[in-house]
Amino acid sequence: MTLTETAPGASEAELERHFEATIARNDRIEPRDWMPEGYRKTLVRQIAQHAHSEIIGMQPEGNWITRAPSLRRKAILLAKVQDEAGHGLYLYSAAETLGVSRLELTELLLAGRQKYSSIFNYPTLSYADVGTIGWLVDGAAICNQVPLCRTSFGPYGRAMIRVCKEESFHQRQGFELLATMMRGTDEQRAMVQESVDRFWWPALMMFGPPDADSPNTAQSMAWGIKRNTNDELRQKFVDMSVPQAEALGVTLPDPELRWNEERGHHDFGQPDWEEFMEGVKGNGPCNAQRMAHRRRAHEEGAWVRAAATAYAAKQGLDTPRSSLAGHSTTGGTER
Ligand code: BYC
Repeated sequence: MTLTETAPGASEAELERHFEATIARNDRIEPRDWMPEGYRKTLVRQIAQHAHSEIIGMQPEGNWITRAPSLRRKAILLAKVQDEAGHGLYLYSAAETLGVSRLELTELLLAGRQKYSSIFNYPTLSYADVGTIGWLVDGAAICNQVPLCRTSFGPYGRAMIRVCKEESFHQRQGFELLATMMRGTDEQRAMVQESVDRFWWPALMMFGPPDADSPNTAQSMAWGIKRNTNDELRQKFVDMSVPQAEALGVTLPDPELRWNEERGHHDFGQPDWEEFMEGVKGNGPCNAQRMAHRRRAHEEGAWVRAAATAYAAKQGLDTPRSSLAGHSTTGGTER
């Protein structure tokens, strides 16, 4: 039972105390509970950005579905890209419990008022990139998202549990693809190394700016929305990736990367934070292409939304709060 249910006449101060106590006990806040406006806004911002990332993230890999080197690889890639659509939908549903619809959030993205992950502004230039995205990008996503299973907002944490299970499969398929290529020809090994060289630094950027330059981390940690800082998770990812790179036989492109016995962690160099900021501002290598494709898919899906709304009205059902967005997986123009 929540305080709003048990004590409808509770004062704002009582509600706030109840909220703070719930956070302090590491219990979950649920949609019908009272919450500070800043908490709600932060969640909408983060969950929407996360949902948009999953949907935009279908594009770089979708670019290779028609050119997968075998039926097996095509089936695996199709399933993975389809999983990303599912992740986007769980996340939009979690955001809807906070009183915003999927359509509103999509429109904010298209108007440039919400973001998606910087990683998807980089092109996928070879099939090795499918493996590298699975290994490094999904690996980084797992590092970031496993702690989010314990986030303080119930619907977000519960969505993350299923997302993380699927991301683990994605990461392993990427590693397996790269391991297969590394057992192949010199040319295939070179393709893998070239791909890892391009994706290593952008993968480190996925965790967000350094803690000292992260305006949201402190408050999000205090509210239990984030459970680790950006730098803590980046470190965990580097420590996890080094032995995996050794097992694969690839070199990570960082001359400063070395084990630090005293810290019990790897030291590593800093990504180009200016390049990161440019991407976040919309000036990365593929930003315009990603947004143009997303806009086209949304416009081409208008008839589906209209049909679904008309069908719901005919059945006497509530009009769905979220309109169906047209999510196409095709059409990247990297190559
Ligand atoms: N890219 O104060 P900070 C996936 C923004 S999908 C773009 O540290 P926060 C996958 C940040 O929004 C992976 N923008 O922010 C899918 C903020 O700007 P605003 C997506 C970034 O929120 C398909 C400003 O910079 N995962 O795995 O405390 C295929 C300052 O940052 C980025 C998630 O979304 C970035 N990388 O922390 C394969 C995970 N980093 O909003 C794989 C959930 C920062 O104030 N999100 N910004 O205008 C999070 O955990 C956190 O939002 C972040 C950032 C760690 C990303």
